[in-house]
Amino acid sequence: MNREKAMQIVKEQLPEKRYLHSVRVMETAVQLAERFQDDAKKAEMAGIFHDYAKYRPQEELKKIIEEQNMPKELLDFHSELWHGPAGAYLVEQEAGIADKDVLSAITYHTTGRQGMTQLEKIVFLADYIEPGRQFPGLDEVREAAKEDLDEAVLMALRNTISFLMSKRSTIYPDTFHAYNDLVKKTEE
Ligand code: DGI
Ligand code: FE
Ligand code: FE
Repeated sequence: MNREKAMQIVKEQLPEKRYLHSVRVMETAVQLAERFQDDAKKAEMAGIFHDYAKYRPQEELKKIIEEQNMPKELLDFHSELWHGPAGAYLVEQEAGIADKDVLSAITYHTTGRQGMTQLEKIVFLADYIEPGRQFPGLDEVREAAKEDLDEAVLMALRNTISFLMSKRSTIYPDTFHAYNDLVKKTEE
């Protein structure tokens, strides 16, 4: 699918602000793919589609997670975590995206996981550092992203986990698994 068609499909799914965020994630993901020698076309597709299901009714996302045998544990955690996995399913069904690498990057874009693929890291990081984002510690992560993908993803995970803990929120185990994995990897 070409970029224009993908953008048109996503535009119809999302409010203007979220659509513009998706375009910036796409552009950032393409830059990161070029920088770290990944497939720019896959980064483009995963970036533009990553939040495709963000505005679907919670009931619909829940039903997909149940019926498609996704981890039931997701339903015991914040509903913010559902739009990635359920979104990958909807993007495959409705937009005809079949590429497994693209779909897994969409699936794990919020939580991360142990053993993230490079494309998963790229989309996770692009979502965090796209130019429209602004929160404490972000400039440091943007700097790290110029040189070291694992280090930048680790910093983003650390910030997110700290932020969630400061709010007394629960933290989904895959987020800890992604964090632990990259701490070990970056120590080597
Ligand atoms: O969809 P976006 O707003 O662009 O960003 P996102 O998909 O990363 O997710 C949204 C939020 O989900 C993020 O700001 C923090 C929140 N969240 C709640 N519980 C968890 C969590 N994020 C992670 N990584 N792990 C959690 O357990
Ligand atoms: Fe998201
Ligand atoms: Fe996003």
